[in-house]
Amino acid sequence: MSAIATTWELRDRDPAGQTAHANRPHMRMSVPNLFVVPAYNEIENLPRLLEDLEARPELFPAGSRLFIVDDGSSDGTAEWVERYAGPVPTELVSYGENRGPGAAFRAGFDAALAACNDDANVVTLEADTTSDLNALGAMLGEIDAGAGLVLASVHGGGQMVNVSLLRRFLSRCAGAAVRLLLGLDARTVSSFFRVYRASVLREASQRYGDRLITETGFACKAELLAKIASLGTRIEEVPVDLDGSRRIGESKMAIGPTLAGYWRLFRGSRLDDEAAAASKAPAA
Ligand SMILES: Nc1nc2c(ncn2[C@@H]2O[C@H](COP(=O)(O)OP(=O)(O)O)[C@@H](O)[C@H]2O)c(=O)[nH]1
Ligand SMILES: [Mg+2]
Repeated sequence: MSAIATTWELRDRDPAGQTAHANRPHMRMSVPNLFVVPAYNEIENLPRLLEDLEARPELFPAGSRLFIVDDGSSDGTAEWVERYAGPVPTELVSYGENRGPGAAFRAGFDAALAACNDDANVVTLEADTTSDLNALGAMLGEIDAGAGLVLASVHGGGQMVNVSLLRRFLSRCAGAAVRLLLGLDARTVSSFFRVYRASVLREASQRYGDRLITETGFACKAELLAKIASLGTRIEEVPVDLDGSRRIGESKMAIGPTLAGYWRLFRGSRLDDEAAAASKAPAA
């Protein structure tokens, strides 16, 4: 039994010792996983991320790859990725100047989708090792069971530990606001840690084109979630803990610009609603 399967069974037990998801199918080991990891000045964390991935060869069936999207890092992140010569099939996606996580996801998804067919999984992770890889078995299992997008959910059964009260509060507020204002039924909307069925990302790219991710900052994850939900995709959440103490260095998330990004998102959706209502209103 793989380390992932063992951990999965442990995580699936509720406090009373009952197996919560006994009927959930195990993940298909032959489907390629395309990892997309935005990285901005992560030289201190990337070596541990690669070690963590190297310890899980079962995550890399044939055709799998890791795309690290450097975004104008000044600490040698891109050079470190280029020098990496370990067993994980790794590619650097780089475009020089800092454009933010939204642009990084766009570039990473383009690279990943060009390298896989519709059955593959596209897995997004943080570069700072705070995405708990032990949860991937359960997340990939949900894709196998029919989900198009699986969110690692710190507010839907998981928890944030060693994370400041302010950040935990803001993360909960983002979830509540997205539920209320965008009408999405998701507990955790801001986590980088997700699994997308490649066909869903492709459909979303075809539907929205360049408008799929317009937010350059951290609100891009809520924007992408809303757009994928609009396709009628089945979205599932898996409880996952996030331990902030695994990261070396500071968070790159600037609170002001992130709040402004959410504001643009909510305002844009209201304007969309108004435009839709106006187009349905009978002519005077
Ligand atoms: N490509 C790219 N990645 C970024 C940028 N800002 C943050 N990241 C990455 O996005 C992930 C989340 O950022 P992090 O600082 O850990 O934010 P937090 O987890 O919300 O505190 C990490 O992997 C960062 O390296 C950026 O401007 N460009
Ligand atoms: Mg982080």
